[in-house]
Amino acid sequence: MAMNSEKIPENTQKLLKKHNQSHLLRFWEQLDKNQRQNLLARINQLDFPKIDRWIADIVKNPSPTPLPADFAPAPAYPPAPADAQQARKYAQASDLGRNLISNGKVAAFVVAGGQGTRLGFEGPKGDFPVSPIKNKTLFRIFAESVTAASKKYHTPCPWYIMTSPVNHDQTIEIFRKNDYFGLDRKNVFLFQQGTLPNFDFDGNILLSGKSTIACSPDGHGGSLKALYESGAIADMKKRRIEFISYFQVDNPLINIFDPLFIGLHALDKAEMSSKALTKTGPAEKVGNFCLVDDKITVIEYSDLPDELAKKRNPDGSLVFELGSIAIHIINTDFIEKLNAEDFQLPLHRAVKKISCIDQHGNLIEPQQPNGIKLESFVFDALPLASKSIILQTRRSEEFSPLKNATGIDSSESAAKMMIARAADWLESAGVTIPRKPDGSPDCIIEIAPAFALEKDDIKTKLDRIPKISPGDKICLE
Ligand code: UD2
Repeated sequence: MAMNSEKIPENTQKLLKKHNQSHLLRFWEQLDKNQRQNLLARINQLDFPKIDRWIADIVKNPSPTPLPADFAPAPAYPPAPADAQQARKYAQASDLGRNLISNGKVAAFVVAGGQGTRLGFEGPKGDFPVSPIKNKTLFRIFAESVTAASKKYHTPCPWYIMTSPVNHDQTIEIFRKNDYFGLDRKNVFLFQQGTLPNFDFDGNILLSGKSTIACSPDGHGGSLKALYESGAIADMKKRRIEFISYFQVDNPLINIFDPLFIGLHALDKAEMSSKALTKTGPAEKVGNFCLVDDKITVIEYSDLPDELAKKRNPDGSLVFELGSIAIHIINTDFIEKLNAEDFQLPLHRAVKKISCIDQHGNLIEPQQPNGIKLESFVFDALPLASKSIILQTRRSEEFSPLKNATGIDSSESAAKMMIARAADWLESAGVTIPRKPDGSPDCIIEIAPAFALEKDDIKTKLDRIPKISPGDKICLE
């Protein structure tokens, strides 16, 4: 054990005492010089007046998110135009979207800093193999989509990837090992999000070691700061990128460069927009799109009271039927504007099992939740946008999140949905698909992004599609 007579700086001691966090230096006497320096540096980064407010308002308050006094379901563009006028608008928007992509105005952006605990997969979730035949990982599918979009639109489509200290080095290593999945390295920008300290239920900041503070990623909402602070926004500005196509690392069906969505957002002069889908039922774990004071706002599933979640219209549909699937278009200017001031999205409270050391310095791996993590959510920026639109989409086309090891939203369900979507695309182009009595495809099909990024791309490749018989395994690349 390294002993060192160096004293704790008086100002740090006073600061911690004032904010009731003196225990952070409990093991000072046992630390070596380096550990002391690192701990002091970390302490100096913490904004204690803010932390005091978080402790009072959130950590010690089990229901910190008051429901707005008045809210209604949010309006949305339907998946297909409802009338001739809307059909004209959709056509105009798609043209505009294609132009914007071709002119290099759109970047891909994936948030991949989460811990993926539910999936039980060691390592970054993007490394999870998910495609039904080739076993391509999520990162590979996204990279191939970016490459295919660059080819289709004859322009480099840069890709920004947010990691966190939990998985940054591993993610870099995955990209390096895979030679950046064939992408040009100068069009791939990996950066880390920030972290926030973890607390016990009394508001004490937890130590993960004798000289280290327990911290966790600050939520996908942290991306709006991290994009700016990492230099990603400056890089985008240099490339004259105006629109960021935001998606989550767990959705293999994502259509990253969707001309209609980008075009509607741009036509309506929105600052941050969203895709939505009809929820499978009142309990589906997605946020609810609502209108609060005329602003589009997401109310998380855990915050919407049961009776409202279950409330139905006379036609049987849910009143709050639009679920948020975490797909957004965000303007680079909007992010710059937010960061021009010290903006802070609301912090949400998550009760978690947090590994930490006890007062004797022994490591605890708790079996029961023992503390609070704080996170901000990107959709909380929606009400800050001067204008925001929602485009409703079809689940079978765009959403199959990988959350659990088995069952709903698992790799098995994602592979099934990838096959089902491939079969639908081929069928819509006139290809005969063998089907089982329950209607599901009686074959396994994988369509690589290089073959088709969206349904319409199939039509130009019909000569490359073989006859498909029951039980066939077909990979179109
Ligand atoms: C999120 C949404 C939910 C719905 C669903 C769709 C929230 C609170 N809920 O649920 O409404 O849209 O997704 O799949 O967001 N991430 C980071 N850094 C972090 C935390 C998360 O990058 O600090 C990333 C993570 O890598 C993943 C995404 O954000 O790509 C979503 O994280 P999650 O799986 O924890 O979100 P979930 O399932 O609670």
